[in-house]
Amino acid sequence: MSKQFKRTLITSALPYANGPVHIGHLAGVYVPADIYARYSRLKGKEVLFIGGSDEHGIPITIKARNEGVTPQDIVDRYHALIKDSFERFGISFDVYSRTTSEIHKKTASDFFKTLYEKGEFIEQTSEQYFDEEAQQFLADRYITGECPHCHNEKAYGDQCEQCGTSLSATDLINPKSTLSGSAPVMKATKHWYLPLDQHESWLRQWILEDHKEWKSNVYGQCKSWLDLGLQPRAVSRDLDWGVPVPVEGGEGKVLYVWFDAPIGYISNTKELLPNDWEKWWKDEETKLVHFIGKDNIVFHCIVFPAMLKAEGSFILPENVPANEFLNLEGDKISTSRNWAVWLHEYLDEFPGKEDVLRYTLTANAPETKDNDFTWRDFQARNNNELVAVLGNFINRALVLTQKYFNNSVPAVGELTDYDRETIAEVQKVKEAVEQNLENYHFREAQKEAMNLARIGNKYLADTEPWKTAKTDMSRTATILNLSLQMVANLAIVCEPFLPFSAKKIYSFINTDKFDWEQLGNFNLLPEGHELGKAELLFEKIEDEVIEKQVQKLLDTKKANEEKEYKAKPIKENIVFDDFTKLDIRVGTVLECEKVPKADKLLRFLLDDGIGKRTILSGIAAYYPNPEELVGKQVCFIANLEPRKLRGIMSEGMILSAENADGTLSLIQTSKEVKPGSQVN
Ligand code: B3M
Ligand code: ZN
Repeated sequence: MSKQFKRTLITSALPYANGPVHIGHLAGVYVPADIYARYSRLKGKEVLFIGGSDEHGIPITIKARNEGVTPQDIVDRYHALIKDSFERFGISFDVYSRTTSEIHKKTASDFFKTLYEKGEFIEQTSEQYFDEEAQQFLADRYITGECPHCHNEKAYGDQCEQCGTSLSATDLINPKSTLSGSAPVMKATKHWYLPLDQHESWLRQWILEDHKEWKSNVYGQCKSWLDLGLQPRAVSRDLDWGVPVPVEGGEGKVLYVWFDAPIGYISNTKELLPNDWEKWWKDEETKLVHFIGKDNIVFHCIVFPAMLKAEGSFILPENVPANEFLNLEGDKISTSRNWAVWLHEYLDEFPGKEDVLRYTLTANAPETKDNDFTWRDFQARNNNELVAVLGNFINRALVLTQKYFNNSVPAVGELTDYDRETIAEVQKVKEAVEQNLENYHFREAQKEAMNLARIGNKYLADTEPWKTAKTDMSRTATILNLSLQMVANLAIVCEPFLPFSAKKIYSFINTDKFDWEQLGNFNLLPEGHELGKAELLFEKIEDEVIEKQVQKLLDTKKANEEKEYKAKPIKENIVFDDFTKLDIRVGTVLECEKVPKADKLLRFLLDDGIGKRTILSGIAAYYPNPEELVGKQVCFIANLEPRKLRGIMSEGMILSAENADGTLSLIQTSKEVKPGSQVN
């Protein structure tokens, strides 16, 4: 039996205010958090749902430098954009604030001071790179140099982007400061550390023993951190963007972004409820749940709890249902490569379709493993599920009522066994959805909710009220009454997942909102109740719309490939004799066609000046109309040992160039020459 709480405090990771929000953030964090918040409110619980922007950290300062503006300019811009798009998307935060607010700076600063005064930190001095010209210590990201592994000269102090190795600045050969271009020097600097090693034993007990019910991806990550042994973690940085370190010796230093950011949850609660915030954070009867992505697990399950425990007066999270990552069309979402579907763009391009995206993201939520978003799947979910199942059922129930009963709820007569079975089926939905939501299984929960619409559709198809209307109006009345009760039930069950649609359904049936506890009730709409005006709940998404989005991504991919293309390194030198061994010739194409059952191969018949020769070449994908090559001249290696491919003897090799994107292009001479001419 799990613990009963008085109130629920829901937090969702504070997105960095250095870029807009994309579907990966939504699927991993904000949509599930919002479903949970809406559901908990509907259940009549006392709920707070906290959001906000994370406005500190190095990437923000780098972006500001690159654009020649201040970090404050950057965060002002993105905080406004993110806040606005969340609002438009129906993420129902009770507060959405920011970590540059005065109340946050004070809260974070006081938190640090308390820990400092309690002796919860250790102080350590270490040597770090310092830029003498800029008079600044340098974060690893601010240093470039030669990668010790692949000798890329533009590796960053934290990572070489060419070979992917993660580095620390002291690994770089010939390091340079990106601030001044000068070579940095080593200089001693003091920092405050949270001695996580001293927290290890209670953390082990609290997570590994007391929270075995946490999702396996979360539990597993925590276990491997704990098994590796925890180390002290620096909670201050030499930087001028952040919350100043408020103790002696802290001049020129700020709190590490991961120290201040989670305190943002507390500051934002305070901002909303200045006199009443403590019960949310300091009362054991509050259930605290953090919604985050998998890269934030260690901070929310280990570091932040250690901070809270060290402070002494705060509760710890009851659960941290972190998700894995969502990919886009098979590739990792990446802000710097613009490989994403941005929320603000979606909202502009798909007005009124907020719920379609919410639905698709939940249906594909990366709950236990990474998952993929594709535009085709988005279209199919809309057309085959939202339109064909949910929208269709509701529309049929309403239109038939309009037609036969003048748009008011008809009387229910005697029930058949089948009616009773259907009602029983519907009544199972409540528990199934609840069970799944309580356990953070959002995709299953949504499936169960949709199941109600499936039951409704099947009921109409089986009972055929348009047929009974010809012979038995009272039977028709019963069927439609039950169908309308199911529509009302759908309004309730859809609300956490599809809030925009739930609102529309309520207007169709012309009622105020029902409580969650009413789910399963078949007396929601009394006989004679006037219905509202029915419209289509969802509309079909056409191929053109999807193709446009796919094209947008293909364009991005192409632009990235061009930007990132680097010619391969030159091979080892050879002597002239090696070259003369190759007999390269020009031939004229006599025939060219696809090799049956080999999608990659083209069969060329060439006039090689001496006779005819057959060569197979793996370029079919790049020449969809091979007959157009007839009459053209190509270059080929004439003295390559012949070999059999697919039962055909291939006598040589046709030369082609491989482009940046891997596509192949045949080599041709710039003037026509006699077949058999040698290439020297
Ligand atoms: N700003 C990191 C992220 O978006 C982050 C979360 C803070 S939660 C306190 O991955
Ligand atoms: Zn490298």
